[in-house]
Amino acid sequence: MELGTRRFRRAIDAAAELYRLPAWQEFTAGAWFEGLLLTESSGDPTARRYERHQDLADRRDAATDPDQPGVDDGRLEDDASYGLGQVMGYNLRRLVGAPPGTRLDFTFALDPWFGLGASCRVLVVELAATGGDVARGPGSIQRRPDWRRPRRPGEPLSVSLRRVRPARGPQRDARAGRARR
Ligand SMILES: [Ca+2]
Ligand SMILES: [Ca+2]
Repeated sequence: MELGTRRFRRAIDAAAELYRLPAWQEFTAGAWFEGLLLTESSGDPTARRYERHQDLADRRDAATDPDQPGVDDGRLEDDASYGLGQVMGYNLRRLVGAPPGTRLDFTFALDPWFGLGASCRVLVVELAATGGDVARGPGSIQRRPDWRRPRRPGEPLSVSLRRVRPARGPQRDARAGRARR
């Protein structure tokens, strides 16, 4: 069976390199990033998920929520996640620099390039908060405890991660010799 992310693989690797995501365990940055995207969207760039439990009138961020509480407002919903990496609407609003409470049509986040970039921007912030510890960073990895320990030889992958390239591959070597911007 072909993974849903397969046609984006080169773009995924490029995004991981561009945003300097770290390698983790036996996974290259591109490999675990692809696994994360598979978990989030199955590789469907138009994936969208409404988070009803966050779209509430009495939530802390309710004052900056421009849509109707308790109602799925479709592409205008800020309490829905969008795209390959399922970035939340209120995070997308911040990423594009729109002031809190701005009503946006989030269709732009269903573009695969945009989705990859937005996912990386969120990951970079999450990883900075954990000192680069991937296991304690992205929520979708935290929700999958089987990702948080080294995999035993021959153990099946619960997420259909691709076979990883050797740890001493060009991606890691290139990064090691380069100063951080
Ligand atoms: Ca709503
Ligand atoms: Ca909302």
